[in-house]
Amino acid sequence: MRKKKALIFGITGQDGSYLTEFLLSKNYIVHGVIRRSSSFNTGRINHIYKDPHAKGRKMILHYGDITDAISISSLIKKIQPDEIYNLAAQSHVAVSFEVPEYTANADALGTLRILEAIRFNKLEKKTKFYQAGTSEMFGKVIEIPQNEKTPFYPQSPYGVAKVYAHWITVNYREAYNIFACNGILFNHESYRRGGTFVTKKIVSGLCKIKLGLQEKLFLGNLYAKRDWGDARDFVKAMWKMLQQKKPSDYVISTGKQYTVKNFVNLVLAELNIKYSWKGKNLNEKCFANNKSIIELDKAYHRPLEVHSLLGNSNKAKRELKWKPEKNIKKLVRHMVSEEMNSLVNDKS
Ligand code: NAP
Ligand code: G4F
Repeated sequence: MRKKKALIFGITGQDGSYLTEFLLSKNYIVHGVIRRSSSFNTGRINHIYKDPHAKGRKMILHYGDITDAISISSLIKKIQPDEIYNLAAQSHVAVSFEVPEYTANADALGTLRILEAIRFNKLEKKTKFYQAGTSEMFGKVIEIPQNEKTPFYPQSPYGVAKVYAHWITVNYREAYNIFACNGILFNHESYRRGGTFVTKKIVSGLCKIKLGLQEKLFLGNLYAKRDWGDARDFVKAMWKMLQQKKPSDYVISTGKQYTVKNFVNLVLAELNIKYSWKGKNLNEKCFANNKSIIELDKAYHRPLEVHSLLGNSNKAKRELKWKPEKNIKKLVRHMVSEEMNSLVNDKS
């Protein structure tokens, strides 16, 4: 039987790496687009990489960029993929306030470029498309919990760019009959999460503090609430969307909500650190062994905050038969144990 071919934009990211592992386990040939970088950016997929001269490679990497329409179109023409996953994005909300134009170019127009390339190469009937949408599109939430029908009200250049990407995906589905799906994914984390996202920053900082490698951790808003899931569960939902009879859009979430401070407390407990919180507002601090180990820094506040996200993924449960397998405690355990292993190995 012919193996299916997937093309992943954003293969070097957290989700790209887990999705690659998952698709390889389903017997796909996975093509991935990487950006040229002055230092290696393939750390999350090195364990899968095989030299181009090796026989029977199942993951094939290509240089490209979602801000470069010709490179996208040439790749799609050459590969003729059965499925395209667009995970490529400037994905950091706070950074999107610093680089709003680039964020729009990559996150909004990048999606349009891929859809246009499918159309231009006359692959509307062959190639299915997945767009990595986000709960950040709900922003200043209009209802709780949020589902596929909740109106969007984004609060950052990132959220606004992703709303464009969402609607252009719907537009190409309706105008050109492309099998195109939006996943509206709530926050999902793992040991492979980028170091400047709050969960990874907390886990990495507190593990270093536990090992005496760092004294303090500085954070921003402790009271933002998020619906945090496990990236390894969430990538399965992406694939399931493209296996349905009809394309549609799906919220993917756990339906449980925690504050940033709750997440910190879970990590402290996992590390067996005895702690107490003292002070208010920007002077709130976390103490362990009579030393302050967490303090707040206004620099980590955003011009606009998304205060509370909570998803309802009943549609995914019903139609995709998807539900999260791991809860937040398992997620924290995975992140802490992998981080500790890596720090201890680095030390020795
Ligand atoms: P991530 O770790 O930041 O990965 C982003 C990927 O996009 C990386 O491979 C990155 O390449 C690539 N990329 C960035 N700009 C690019 C460009 N101009 N051309 C080509 N590739 C580019 O993000 P993630 O957490 O895996 O998330 C995957 C997708 O889901 C993103 O679109 C994100 O916005 C969306 N999303 C994430 C979450 C979440 O909680 N993780 C929730 C909802 C939606 P480099 O490695 O070279 O930087
Ligand atoms: O970890 P975060 O940076 O993730 P955020 O902004 O929720 O965005 C992530 O999830 C989205 C899905 O909803 C994705 F679309 C997006 O690509 C990304 O993956 O921040 C989470 C919360 C925020 O409220 C932030 O203000 O944590 C708060 N926070 C508090 N201190 C901090 C910090 N965030 C960061 N990054 N760093 C801090 O020191």
